[in-house]
Amino acid sequence: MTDPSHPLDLAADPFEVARTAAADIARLTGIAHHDIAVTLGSGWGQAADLIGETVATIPATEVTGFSKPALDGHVGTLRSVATPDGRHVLVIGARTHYYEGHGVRRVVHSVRTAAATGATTMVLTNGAGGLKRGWTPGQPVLISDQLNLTADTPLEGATFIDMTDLYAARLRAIAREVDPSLDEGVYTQLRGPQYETPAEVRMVGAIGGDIVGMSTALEAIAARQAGMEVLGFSLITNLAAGISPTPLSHEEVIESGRAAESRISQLLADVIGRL
Ligand code: 8IG
Repeated sequence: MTDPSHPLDLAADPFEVARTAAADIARLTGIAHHDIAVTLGSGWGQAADLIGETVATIPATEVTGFSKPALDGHVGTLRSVATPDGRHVLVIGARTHYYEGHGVRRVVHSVRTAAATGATTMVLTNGAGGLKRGWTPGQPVLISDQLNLTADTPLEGATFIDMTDLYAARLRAIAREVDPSLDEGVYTQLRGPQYETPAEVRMVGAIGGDIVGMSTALEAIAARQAGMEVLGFSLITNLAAGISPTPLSHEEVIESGRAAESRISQLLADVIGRL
């Protein structure tokens, strides 16, 4: 499934490709520098309008290295949004998932591009399955740490990066000031695209995972490599397989995301306003 015409499949340095993409964004938005980047996963899509004034919206396909979205629920646009206090937020609505099979360089290209635009804070959001007792679909939770079960990494070569405090305690404290009821949990990325079996969910629980998803862990590693501070939110759209008495359906996931969307988007915008 690799595409030989794609810049990230070439021998090119992926950081050089990200710098080219950042230059595209600067040219197309007229904003030379962004301060914060946020990736909007399923259920979080309304946040862009609440963060501030949209300066420019650009199709991701006009930016070097970005792919077309695989799912209808994922809007393939990049937006530059100005906050009331004058900061510039790059809103990424174009996520490439690992299961699409284009390789991990493309998965983390948006994060590396965000860093190349100048962003020093990376906010990663997703829709995910929940394991913790008491969690209910539609509930947003903070990501406290992660298990990367993809057996892959965006790091190449002898790149030994510290992963302590990956999801910055400082940023999580700010989020809890905005909403003291926010619980937190350990995000576990699996390759997907199939959801877990009940046995896999029991395994995740046994090794310390609270949330199961298919996106964020590889992105967080790349953000840390780029020197950004990371904040992560999961919208629990469904109870993980075997926790819930009913089978998972993509429709259920989309529907509970939709039901929670305006509330959690406001939460996200409020948190970004305080970062
Ligand atoms: I939305 O239950 C969503 N994404 N792996 N498991 C995994 N990813 C998910 C799930 C889930 N729900």
